[in-house]
Amino acid sequence: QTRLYRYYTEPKIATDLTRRTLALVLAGGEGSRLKDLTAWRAKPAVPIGGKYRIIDFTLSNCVNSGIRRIGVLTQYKSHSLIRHLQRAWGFMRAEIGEFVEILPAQQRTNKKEWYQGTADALFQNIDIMQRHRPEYVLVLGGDHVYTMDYSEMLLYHVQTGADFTVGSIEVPAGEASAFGVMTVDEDMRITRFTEKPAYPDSIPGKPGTTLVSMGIYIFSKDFLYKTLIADAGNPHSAHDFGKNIIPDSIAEARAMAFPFRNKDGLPAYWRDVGTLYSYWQTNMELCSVEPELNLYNRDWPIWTYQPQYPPAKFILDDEGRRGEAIDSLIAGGCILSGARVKRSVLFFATTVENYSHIKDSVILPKVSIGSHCRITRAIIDKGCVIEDGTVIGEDPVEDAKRFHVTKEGITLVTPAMLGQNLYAR
Ligand code: ADQ
Ligand code: ADP
Repeated sequence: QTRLYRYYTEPKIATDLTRRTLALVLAGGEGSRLKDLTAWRAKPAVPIGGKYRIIDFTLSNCVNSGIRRIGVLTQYKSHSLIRHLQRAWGFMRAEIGEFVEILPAQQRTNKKEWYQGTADALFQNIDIMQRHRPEYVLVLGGDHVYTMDYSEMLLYHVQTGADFTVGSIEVPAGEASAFGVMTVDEDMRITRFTEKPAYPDSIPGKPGTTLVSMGIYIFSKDFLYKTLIADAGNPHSAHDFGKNIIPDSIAEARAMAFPFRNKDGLPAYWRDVGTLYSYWQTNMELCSVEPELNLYNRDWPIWTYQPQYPPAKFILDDEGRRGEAIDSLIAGGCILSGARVKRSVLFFATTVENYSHIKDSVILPKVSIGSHCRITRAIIDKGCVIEDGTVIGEDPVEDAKRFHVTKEGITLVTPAMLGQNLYAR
């Protein structure tokens, strides 16, 4: 309550703080749990929600929060990520001190190594950081779907006199071993931090619920530079925020946990799109009738780049079958001809022919689906050509012979699995 009150009564302070902040988005991880969806692209570049890429949520949060000095650290398979950043985020004006700067691993320090871990990625750019003269450095992951006003976390960081602040959220204890798990005192000061423990503790008095790190941090600059330099000289460190920097600093530093809550004071919508199942589920949530994250909220627009296509078209075919879509997101350039789509996300320029049914599925751009196909609980990668009469999602044993089927029964189909080479056509 106090926090919100102060935020709304001190907008000038919030603006000053965001101006003095540099945001660095970690976008170099491999994302191997997304399987073949990240065979050719970095996880932050994976398309989501019908027209966006995952990183657009983090970058939009920065810009909507008033933080317009942003570096994106890239490494793994970064071609389509960099292309997207240039096309979507090139509008920032350097003349007035705004930028989205791409910071690829480029062996520019004397270490001659790629980014070893998330802290090393920052260390290798320490001179660039210092040159921007920020007071605060906001470190973000590039692979989460959420809307968050970072200026609130900045105010909290300053008002609590923290050396660093970790964004935190409550999750079911059963899911917590995928995250950094925290214990805090009554003032939200972090007393313990364990990266991905096998048996995570519950919050005292809240059995079944665990406080975890969102993998986002605010550092006061001097503390950050000092810590990164010390870590770089430590041969026993994996140079990672979650494994080393955060747990090793809490004893001496003032480390605070910022609770990420919605306007009702409950844990806000936040999804780590780390696995195929969570990727599929997040897409389903975005296209649900009353989504928790509302893409239509004009007060918090999610910015992106999408090639220009004509509006989606729904055709009554020669035999009188209607092309229709219900509870779905259908992007521009799609044509549904006598085909039915339910609870699905279709990215741009996909065509579906008559007698085909698509249900509970995520169809990436430029997919052609023939007639008499049935596709259920599937993720179809960009550019796949699905032949007439194909059935996906009804027989997991049969599907697993050709495709990747998750333990939750979601089928991933890529051009390579279909023996197609998108770039040879
Ligand atoms: P993970 O997401 O598992 O846990 P990690 O794989 O280090 O941690 O990825 C964090 C971010 O950094 C991702 O956006 C990734 O793309 C990027 N990244 C990874 N290695 C990189 C490198 N070498 N160079 C540049 N970028 C890199 C983290 C925290 C947990 C926390 C979860 C929340 O460590 O404590 O709970 O995030 O999702
Ligand atoms: P996105 O689907 O993310 O928009 P692209 O279709 O441009 O990205 O693919 C990302 C990168 O991977 C490009 O550099 C592309 O040339 C490369 N790529 C994708 N699939 C293949 C493939 N089957 N063989 C070789 N390169 C590929």
